[in-house]
Amino acid sequence: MTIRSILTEPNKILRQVSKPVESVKKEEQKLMDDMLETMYNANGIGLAAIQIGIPKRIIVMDISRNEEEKKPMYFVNPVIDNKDKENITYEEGCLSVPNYFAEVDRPKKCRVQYLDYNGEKKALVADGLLATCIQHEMDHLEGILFIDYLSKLKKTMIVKKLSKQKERPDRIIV
Ligand code: GNR
Ligand code: NI
Repeated sequence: MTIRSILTEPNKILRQVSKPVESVKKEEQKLMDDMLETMYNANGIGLAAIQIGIPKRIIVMDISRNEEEKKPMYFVNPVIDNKDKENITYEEGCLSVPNYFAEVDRPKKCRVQYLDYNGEKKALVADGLLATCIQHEMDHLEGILFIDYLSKLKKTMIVKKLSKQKERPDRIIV
């Protein structure tokens, strides 16, 4: 397994629409292994393949608490086929928008169909943080980031600050 680097905003690659996977083969499983290791290393609870520059419709997640046993989840070609009418607000963050957090409203529950790590068809009804996280990750597959839901002013400010951080990094990463 390899830790890959996570792309951060502003980066046009993050705006690409990811392509469906034909079938889950060794290559996709290796990618999921790398994504999971990259996500754990960055202390995230989810990661979409496009965040490491690969435009495939693949997501990994683990919303277990630190003290709990790890519970990795893998979603290939996920589709939401049912959304709750009721919304819930969560303070969201994103590994591609480092150090910024904001409240986002999303449907509280949703049903997702997907292929698992072994390419088997699965369905899941998600609620709470799991539902929020799946929807956040599925937005990445469409090139959407949570800051797109904020006011134009807030979003512009965040993107400006992130591009300045890229110009003058206070740490040189080799
Ligand atoms: O680590 C993450 N935490 C998080 C918190 C609230 C809502 C969504 C997320 S996903 C994020 C990791 C990430 O950027 N996934 O794309
Ligand atoms: Ni994200």
